[in-house]
Amino acid sequence: MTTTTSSGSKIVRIGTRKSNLAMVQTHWVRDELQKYFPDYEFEIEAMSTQGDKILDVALSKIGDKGLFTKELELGLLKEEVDLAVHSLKDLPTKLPEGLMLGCVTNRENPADALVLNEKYQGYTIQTLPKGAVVGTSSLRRLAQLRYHYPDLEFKDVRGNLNTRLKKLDAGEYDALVLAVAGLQRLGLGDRVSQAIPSEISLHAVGQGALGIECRKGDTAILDLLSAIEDAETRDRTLAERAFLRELEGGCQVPIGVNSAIAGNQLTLVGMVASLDGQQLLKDTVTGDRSKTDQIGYDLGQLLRQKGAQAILDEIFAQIER
Ligand code: DPM
Repeated sequence: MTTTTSSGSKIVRIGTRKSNLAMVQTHWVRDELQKYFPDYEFEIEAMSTQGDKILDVALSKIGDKGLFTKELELGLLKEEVDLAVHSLKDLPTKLPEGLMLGCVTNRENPADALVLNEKYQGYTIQTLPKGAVVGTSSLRRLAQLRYHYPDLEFKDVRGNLNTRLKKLDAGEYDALVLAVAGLQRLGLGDRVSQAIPSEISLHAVGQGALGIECRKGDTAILDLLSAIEDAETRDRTLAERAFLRELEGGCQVPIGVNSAIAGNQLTLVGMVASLDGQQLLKDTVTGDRSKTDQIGYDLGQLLRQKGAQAILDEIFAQIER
């Protein structure tokens, strides 16, 4: 539902968080849309979200019900904005009534990155010495890395990327694990010492892709969004999201994935791990790429049969949901 100015140009309002990363991502979306639709005016409306305000508490302890997305969604519902740009991995798998995932744009490298303090330059996740302090507040990264490297120390870290890098460089941590995509988009790709192989860390559902949310049935906006959709990323991330939804996992659970498309076949790898790194369940499903929901559902069922529910129930009991 776009408005038209007196000069006849159509205005589309884009909602975003205020963080550096969110602004970079939103400017990219705006520029892409502008390229395809030169007759439109795209305005950016930046908002603070709960997740931006609560900086001193571990993410995993505040729960995950749309921490970074709720305010933007209210803006959509109140028609203050026409679309909202999210890091897809921060967008819950169940959206509020009246809203939908309008499109998914192309994906950067979805891997996790190892970022090192100067004194550990040259090390990899495989060679970091016993007792090295690794900063992360992702339960997914923590569980997988504990499983593979029980001799490393893990310590919570919050704040935006620049704050975290400062803490790393000041020696509060020996290493950080962050998303390659976020660092690259901020022009900090040279801080990536290693893209951690997926055999060691499966990435989060949707990691590295942008998800654009809009009002259900807003055909004018959906037409615009179809121009910037990436079909491969869409199918991969829809399967990933179906898997997460099937396991009823929010964004703050030790659930990881990897996905690939070859011809018309989509392969989805998924894992669930316990926080102490003692248990790690993994499986793979391949199917026709048009059957994204079925693939995600089947993978969820396979992991349930292996005992994923007990692992998740224990974690849900610890996290305020
Ligand atoms: C979610 C997680 C994190 C973000 C949890 C996870 C990382 C939290 C942390 C759901 N959202 O990945 O297991 O390390 O404290 C976030 C980042 C990006 C989007 C930063 C990052 C950028 C990359 C992207 C925070 N959301 O993961 O380092 O667009 O995928």
